[in-house]
Amino acid sequence: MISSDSLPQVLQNVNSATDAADASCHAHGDLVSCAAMQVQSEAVTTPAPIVSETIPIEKIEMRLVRLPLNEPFETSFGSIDSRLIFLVSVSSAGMTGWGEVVASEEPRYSYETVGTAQHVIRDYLAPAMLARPLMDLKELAARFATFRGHNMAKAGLELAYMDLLARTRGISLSKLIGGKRERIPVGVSLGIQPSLDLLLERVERYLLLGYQRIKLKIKPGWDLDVVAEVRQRYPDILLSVDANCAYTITDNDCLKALDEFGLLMIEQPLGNDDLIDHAKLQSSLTTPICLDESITSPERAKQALEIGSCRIINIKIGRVGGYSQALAIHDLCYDRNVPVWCGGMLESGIGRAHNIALASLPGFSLPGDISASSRYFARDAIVPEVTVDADGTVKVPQRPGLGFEVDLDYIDDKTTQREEIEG
Ligand code: OSB
Ligand code: MG
Repeated sequence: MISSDSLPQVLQNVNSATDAADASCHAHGDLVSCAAMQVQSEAVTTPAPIVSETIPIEKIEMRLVRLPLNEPFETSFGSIDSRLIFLVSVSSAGMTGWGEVVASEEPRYSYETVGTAQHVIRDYLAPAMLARPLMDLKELAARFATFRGHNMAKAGLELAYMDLLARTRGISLSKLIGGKRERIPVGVSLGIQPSLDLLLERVERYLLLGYQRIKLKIKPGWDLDVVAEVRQRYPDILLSVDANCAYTITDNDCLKALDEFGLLMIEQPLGNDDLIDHAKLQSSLTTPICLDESITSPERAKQALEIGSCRIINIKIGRVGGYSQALAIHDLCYDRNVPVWCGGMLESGIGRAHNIALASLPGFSLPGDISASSRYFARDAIVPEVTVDADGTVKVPQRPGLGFEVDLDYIDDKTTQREEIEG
């Protein structure tokens, strides 16, 4: 069994890491203006960069690209063997910014689908974005806020806008949002496998590659025995589980039994929009609950923390509606010393590059679901592909924008649908 003090140690590290982070910047509680301040203060020592205040977006492009997965990915809501990648790009003055809409083909993880996101972008969000030049992220978020829901659609455009903004200013996305880390710790999320032996082989593989945390997908019937076996073989690793809403509060005994395994966290055991049963469950567990699906906005995050639904939050830019909301959730968790980490949606390298930038913020103290390109695809949509170093970290690129080249030849080759929207 894992030693009982290893979890608090991890969380202590979390707290000291966050304490040590840049307090002056953080005091503003707004990482967007914080990043802007950083740009301004640099202008004192270097010649003032010529930065136009507003960006007129001239064109928005949506495209679908099907990428086969190296191996099927199974969760409590089903199995997929390829990913229909939804890319969006926005152009202004000869520059292009790239984003990714992380919605799935079917409404299982959330109600959004590739189809709903195409509709909402085409008919509502793109016209709002193209209507007149944009001052900043806040203004874009305010325009989008007049439409309810559809966070992944909104996020795709916010990502593309922020990449464009960073490229226009000649700085990295990480720098634009006030990122501090040069390297980010990463883990891997392992789907439900056809057999325990196959799972153990994968755990071994990713530990040898250096991944700092193993997350096991669980569901009723693929839970206690599986976790017991992995924990017995690897008593000291950071181990977590993710149920993707597969349990109800009546499964309390089974979930309580997980306490025995010294898990770093139990991710989203109960309903996708539940906070109350999670709070009841959390009060009976020693293992921290981490919420994923339930946290769809900064307001929901605040409510969850106030009523004790979780002790850790997984931030996915798509699920929460873009950088504007992800930064706000980061901020409020940072203020309360609540650890956050960056979740993944089996993105292409374009979405992953944004995740890397986000995870460079000081509050992202736990390893993210940001694995190497080769963990997902034979060939990724960016060059170079994302790699994980032997110490289980990914380097945060410092080049302008995403910091990776978009592999347009490959993307063009794999594009199944393309649509342009002009202002
Ligand atoms: O719940 O975190 C999840 C993938 C698709 C949808 C939901 C989830 C996941 C993962 C994979 O766990 C994370 C990754 O991109 O590696
Ligand atoms: Mg999850």
